[in-house]
Amino acid sequence: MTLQTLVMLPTYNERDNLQPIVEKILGLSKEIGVVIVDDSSPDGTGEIADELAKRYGQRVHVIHRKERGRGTAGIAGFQYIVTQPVKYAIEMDVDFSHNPKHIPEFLKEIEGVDVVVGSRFVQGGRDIDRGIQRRIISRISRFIYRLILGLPIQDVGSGYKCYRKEVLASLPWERFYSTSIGISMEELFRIARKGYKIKEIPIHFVDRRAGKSKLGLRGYLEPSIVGIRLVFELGRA
Ligand SMILES: Nc1nc2c(ncn2[C@@H]2O[C@H](COP(=O)(O)OP(=O)(O)OP(=O)(O)O)[C@@H](O)[C@H]2O)c(=O)[nH]1
Ligand SMILES: [Mg+2]
Repeated sequence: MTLQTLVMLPTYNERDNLQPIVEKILGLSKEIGVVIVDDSSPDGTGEIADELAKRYGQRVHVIHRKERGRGTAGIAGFQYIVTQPVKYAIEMDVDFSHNPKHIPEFLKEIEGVDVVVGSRFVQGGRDIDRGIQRRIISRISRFIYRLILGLPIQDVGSGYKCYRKEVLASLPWERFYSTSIGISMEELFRIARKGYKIKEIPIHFVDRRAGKSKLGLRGYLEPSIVGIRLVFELGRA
């Protein structure tokens, strides 16, 4: 059976999560494979990725990078996927905050649209409680993207999405400002501006299963900073 979908998995120190999540994803369908993008994790996640590639052959691809950054890792993964003979790309976190059980729902919904966003904030969705600092920062970035930039999406910061490959192939990656998690919002903004059809489906976001968060305050502030830069693009064609 040929691969239809590649799931992009960004990893930094995810030793305990990587193999279980990859096996869950591969177990869903023979038409699904993964692309692991590891930024030289000191905990050996990259070696685990190589072992998985050896075991699963064409269904597990690995990109090793010297650079660090959730945003640039995503760009590297997507640029690789557009060269592959598949129809769809999915991105998700590897720490089990995103449940792989939603993947078949994404693949069903993508048939009628260009992008499907896994949303914590539509009816039926759920998020975890976060500290006051993170809540304020995410309110500010939602305000910038939804109300100033006009993005018609409830969960602008979702890192669980499914795309038709052509959508990713059409984005101007070299112009992106984000190197960290701002990528999620910047991507959606640029996709919406091109007139692609986007649909949100509810997901339940849960706490990471093992390991530690990689994103410090600077990472969480990035979407707002990038958002302000994008305001200056609004007037351009
Ligand atoms: N390649 C790569 N992946 C990263 C980097 N930073 C984070 N990731 C991955 O991106 C995903 C999301 O990062 P998390 O650390 O879980 O961020 P978070 O969900 O906001 O934080 P937690 O709530 O603690 O899980 C995970 O799969 C990480 O391993 C990075 O610099 N490079
Ligand atoms: Mg996480």
